[in-house]
Amino acid sequence: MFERSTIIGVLFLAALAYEDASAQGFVLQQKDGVVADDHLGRSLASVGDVNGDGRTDYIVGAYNAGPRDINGAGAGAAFVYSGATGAVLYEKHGAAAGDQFGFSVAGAGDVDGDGRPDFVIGAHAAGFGAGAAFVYSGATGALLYQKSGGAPGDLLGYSVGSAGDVNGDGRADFIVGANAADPGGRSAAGSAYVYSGATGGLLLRRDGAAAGDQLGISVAPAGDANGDGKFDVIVGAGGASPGGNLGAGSAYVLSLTAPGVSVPTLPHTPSLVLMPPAPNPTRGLVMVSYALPQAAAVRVSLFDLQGREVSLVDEGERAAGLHEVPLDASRFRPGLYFMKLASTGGILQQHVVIAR
Ligand SMILES: [Ca+2]
Ligand SMILES: [Ca+2]
Ligand SMILES: [Ca+2]
Ligand SMILES: [Ca+2]
Repeated sequence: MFERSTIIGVLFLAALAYEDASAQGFVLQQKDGVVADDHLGRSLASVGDVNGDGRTDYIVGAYNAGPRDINGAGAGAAFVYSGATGAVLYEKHGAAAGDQFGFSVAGAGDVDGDGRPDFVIGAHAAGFGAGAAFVYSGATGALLYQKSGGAPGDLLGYSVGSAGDVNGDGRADFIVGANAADPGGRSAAGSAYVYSGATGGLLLRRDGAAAGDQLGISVAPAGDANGDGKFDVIVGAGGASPGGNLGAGSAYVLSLTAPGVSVPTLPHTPSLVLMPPAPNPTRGLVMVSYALPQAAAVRVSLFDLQGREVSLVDEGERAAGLHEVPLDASRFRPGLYFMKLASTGGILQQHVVIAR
């Protein structure tokens, strides 16, 4: 009996000791700012496995990096560390004093399609507060994209994030908040921008509805909220006053495509793809969708049954990924036609019926 209770007591103490230690977590790595007011750790994020060693890596911002501010006081810096060893993989710096580069940081997903995740860093105070955001390759550290605020005081880059793949082209897109922007003259209504990872082009812009909304003060990926196969984003408007409640704040889940509208989606494809034109048959507008495995010259045209090219739909150098081009078919005689895509990798064809 005595022996048994002793064993139970020892187990109980052991459990307590275990609980004490685990409640505090176990420090795998620690990074410290090096002087007063570095603010290292104000922002941080997982960036995925940027160096391909099988371990997840992470980024930490220090928007006032002290002696590491090689471009002036308060230029700011951000450090990407190896999850496995803690070694600095990349060290990025603000371009000018006071930029506060690294105030926001995030993993960006694989925006350039090289199989390695990339990362994004905000510098909302750059350019007299116009702000800027920078996307870097996780594989090489090279700058992939730079976005700047439209006007001083916009604070673009106050928040940054991955958007997931909002347009279904197989590349991760990214989102940037400019919570002090004045869209339509509404002071600090704020704006949020989603950019294509494949091209850097603007995919979506959302503006705050009223002055002071500060839409874009926070941004994040929302996964696929409505199940249409494309990723959505979530955007905060911390200063919004819904229902007249001053500063109650709002958050919005945004989709690039209208809810309930079915859009052809293509997985990332290693080969040339020409989707069947939709709708088919058509009386008027028809959407022509094709995907390129890499940037290439393309020529998309409509041929009649006699083999005559009746319309040039799209021509030129196009980026990798999905492209959608509308064609007004109402001006063609009813009948059977062929849509032809010619590019590196071959010639593809789909039929389309024009009806009245
Ligand atoms: Ca790694
Ligand atoms: Ca990448
Ligand atoms: Ca995309
Ligand atoms: Ca969705």
